[in-house]
Amino acid sequence: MQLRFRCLHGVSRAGFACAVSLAVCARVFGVAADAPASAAQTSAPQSSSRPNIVFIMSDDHGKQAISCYGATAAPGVVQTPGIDRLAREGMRFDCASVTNAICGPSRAVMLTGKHSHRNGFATNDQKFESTQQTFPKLLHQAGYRTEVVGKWHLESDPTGFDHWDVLVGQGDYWNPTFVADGARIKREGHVTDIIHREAVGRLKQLATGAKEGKPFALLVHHKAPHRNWMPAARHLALFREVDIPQPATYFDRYSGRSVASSMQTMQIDRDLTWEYDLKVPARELFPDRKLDGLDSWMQKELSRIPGEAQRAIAEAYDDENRRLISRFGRMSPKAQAEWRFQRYAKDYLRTAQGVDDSVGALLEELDALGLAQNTIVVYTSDQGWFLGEHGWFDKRWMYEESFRMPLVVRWPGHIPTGSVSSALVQNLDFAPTFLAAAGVSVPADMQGKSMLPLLAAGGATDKPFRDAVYYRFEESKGPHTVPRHEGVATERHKLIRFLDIMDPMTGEPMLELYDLAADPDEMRSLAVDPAFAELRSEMVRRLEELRSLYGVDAKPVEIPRLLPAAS
Ligand code: SGN
Ligand code: CA
Repeated sequence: MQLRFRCLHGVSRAGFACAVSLAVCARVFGVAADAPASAAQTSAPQSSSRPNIVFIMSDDHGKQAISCYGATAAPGVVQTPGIDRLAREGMRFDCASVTNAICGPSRAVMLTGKHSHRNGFATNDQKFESTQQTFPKLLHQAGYRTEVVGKWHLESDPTGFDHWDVLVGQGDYWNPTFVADGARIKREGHVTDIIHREAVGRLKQLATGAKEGKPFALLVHHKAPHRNWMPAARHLALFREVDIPQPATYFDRYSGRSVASSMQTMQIDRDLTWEYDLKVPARELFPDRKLDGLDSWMQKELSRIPGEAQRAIAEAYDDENRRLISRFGRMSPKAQAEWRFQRYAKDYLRTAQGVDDSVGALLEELDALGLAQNTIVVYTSDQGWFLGEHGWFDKRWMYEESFRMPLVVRWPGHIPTGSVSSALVQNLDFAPTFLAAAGVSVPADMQGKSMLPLLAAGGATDKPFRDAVYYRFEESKGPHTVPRHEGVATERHKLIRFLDIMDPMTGEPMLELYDLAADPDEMRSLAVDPAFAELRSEMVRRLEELRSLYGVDAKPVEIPRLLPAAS
């Protein structure tokens, strides 16, 4: 039998051994029909020992930037001790994926346990129908105290929370405005540190209730490391003396795939702006050119942030910027692309470092408050991220880097420490998992599955958790012009169907097909290779099967306005 390593390819690239045991792999290999949640999915009994839940999520954090995943972006250089601790004390998922790799829609999936076409929030220009059923509402109904602090990004106000304190829209990195239970509050400082501070404040309050038998679910949702990557002052000098290795696919020109990849506008060498993204004064590079809209915004932004931070930023970038400006005219496009990668990757990693600081400190706070034992702690991101792979920043695609999200879960006494799972879990599964852990029935209309049996078994269950996952991205009219697509991924293969691009040969929507074991970087689509015609038909069949399972073509379901009683 061949050892599964697909979702670990990043780890093995960095020279780490496959962490999945043969026994686990053997079990994962079997075939099982997937089934959405049924009303019977329950677990922990309702008692005073019901666990608390701390659900930490960042925005756009790729596994390549996390050391328990091998930090393949810069092995040995990037260290994330906070998230690593969580993995050491709990379980790391290597093949977790999102159903739609875009911010607001991913959050809606997590809250509802339903695919985007069912929860009604498929693109960021929509508004989440906040009267619908969500896991915080069901937990609240079951006696939990529910709170959310940080990024929300669903357009409508949070509902189902006893307390909410969220950023306005995307939120600013410095001196951001929050809305707390309906009232606007301007706070001074860096957004990651503010969210952390508020989360710790809430934890202290919640600890008292928890000790008196009132369990809580606290959602701590960071803005970082979302674009435009503005690190806290203490991280500005990180990585200054090192080169971040360029991904092998950085200069990909997409010749091995369909036309779809060439349609995007998310290339580091072309689409990042000098001032807003790369922190280089654009006027000095192009004195005669009018400033890009984002660059002008950045100039205003810099004047708005605290004086001390302004000085730290100027000092951090100044020397490097001067050196760039003085030789810019003599640099080849390739040299410019390489320079841009370094600045981009370092700022991204610096910004992500603040999130890891927060995770580590939150774990210490849980220890200090005596809450660690009876609290499920989750760390994840709303999707993965391109850190230069294929030349890209951003997300959206069903390609590995954005499709996979980091996921580590700790629940002392319930999850074997240091376990690793390659199960095909998705962000769809959070809601059923939290409900099951709280002993609350999972409503039959949720499409995800509780991960509890998998967690309890240290990843090694008799039947595979799921044998294929469905994905669908709809926001082709949004930033970065990524065409609409859907797809299916199994343990080893992935089929992507571009809904609006017709294949001139077949007259049907364009397909891409990948063998992730042979081609983990997805550089050569097999969709038009006659040698793989059978595999392609089989994957199309599986895609159709999942579309039917999840009701993709069914008449749009009216989003329930009233919360159905938990059955
Ligand atoms: C949003 C998107 C980013 C995108 C910017 C700018 N994030 O912030 O992916 O780069 O817009 O877009 S999302 O979480 O809301 O999807 S641009 O068109 O101005 O370049
Ligand atoms: Ca995001």
